[in-house]
Amino acid sequence: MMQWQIELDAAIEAARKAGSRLREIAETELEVISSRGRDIKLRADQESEKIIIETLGGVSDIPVLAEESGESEGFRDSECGWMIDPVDGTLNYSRGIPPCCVSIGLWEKDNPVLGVVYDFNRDECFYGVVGEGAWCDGKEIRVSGREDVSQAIIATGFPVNRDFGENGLQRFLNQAQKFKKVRMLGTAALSLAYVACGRVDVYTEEEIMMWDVAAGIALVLAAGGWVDIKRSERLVHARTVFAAASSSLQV
Ligand code: LIP
Repeated sequence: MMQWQIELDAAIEAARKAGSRLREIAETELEVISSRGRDIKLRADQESEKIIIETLGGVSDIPVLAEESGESEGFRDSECGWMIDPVDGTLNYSRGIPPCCVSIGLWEKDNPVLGVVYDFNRDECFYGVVGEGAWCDGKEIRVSGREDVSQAIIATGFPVNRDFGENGLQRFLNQAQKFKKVRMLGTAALSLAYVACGRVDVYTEEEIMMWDVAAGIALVLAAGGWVDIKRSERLVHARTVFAAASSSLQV
C-alpha cells in the first residue's frame, strides 16, 4: 500500500461527499452569510466544511486548519495538519460560474504531503501524494514540461486580502507580459490542479491563504512540478506562491 493511502482515501471521500452536497445546494437558493471587502461567505461553505471535517475525523485525529472554522485544537504543535477549503472559488459558485472546487491538503509542518482537488461541477477529481504520483480520476497526470515562457500560460488571481494598488498591479503586468496567455479562473486550488495536469504551465498569487493552495501545491509537486513558497510578513496563514511546470518559467 502506498504511504499516506489511508489519509488520501479519506480526503477523496470527504471531497466527493462535500462536492455532491454543494451540487445539491447550488440547485436551491444560496444563502450569503457575509460579504465584506472582496470576500463572500455562504452557508454552503460552512456545510461543506462540516462534512469534510467529520469525514476526515472518522479516520484520523490529525488537526485541521480550515477556511471557515480556523485552527482546530493542537494544530500549531502537530507534525501534520489538514488544510481545508470547503469551497474554493466561492464567488464563482455563488454566481453560477463553473470553476470552483473542494480542496483538501495534508502537510507535515512546511512540507506538502498530499492533495485532493475536486471540481464538483465537472465531477473531476485530482489527487496526488508527493513522491508517489498524481492522478485525475484514475489517470496519471504530469505537468506540461514546458520551459519557454513565451509559449506558457500563467494562471493567477487577486487574493481577498490584497488591495488592488498600483505597485501590485504593475508587478503583475511586468510578469504577465512575458507569457503567451493569462488566465484567472477565480480558484487557486483548481488553477494549481491545472498546472499539475498540464492544462496551464504556471500559477502564481501573492499572499494567498494556505487553505486555498495547500492541496494544489502538493498536486503540482506530486506531478513533477516546481514550487516556490514565501511566507507573508502580515498574515500567518498566507503565502506568496509560484508553482510551475519547470523552474525555468520563473520570471
Ligand atoms: C479564492 C481563491 C482565488 C483568490 C480569491 C479567493 P475562496 O478563494 O482561490 O484564487 O484570488 O481571492 O481567495 O475565497 O473562494 O475560497
